[in-house]
Amino acid sequence: MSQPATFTGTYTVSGMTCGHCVSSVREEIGEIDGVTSVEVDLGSGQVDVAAERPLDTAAVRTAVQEAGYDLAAEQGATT
Ligand SMILES: [Cu+2]
Repeated sequence: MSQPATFTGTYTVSGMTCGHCVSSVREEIGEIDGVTSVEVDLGSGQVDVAAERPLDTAAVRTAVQEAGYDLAAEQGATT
């Protein structure tokens, strides 16, 4: 498989307590246009997102809130 340009962002989501929370967050963020990968670490709440276009933090925040959680911190997106 070829590797298109990838943009990544790291976020911290608060309030996740189990694997169900993890899949809800992963699902909602995965629906954002251009997102190709969502890695969630339940222990730390860290969410690593990869996308084929620059990530819109507002869209990520909305997705997390739709899943029922909050964006605790935003380490910023790197290109
Ligand atoms: Cu849960």
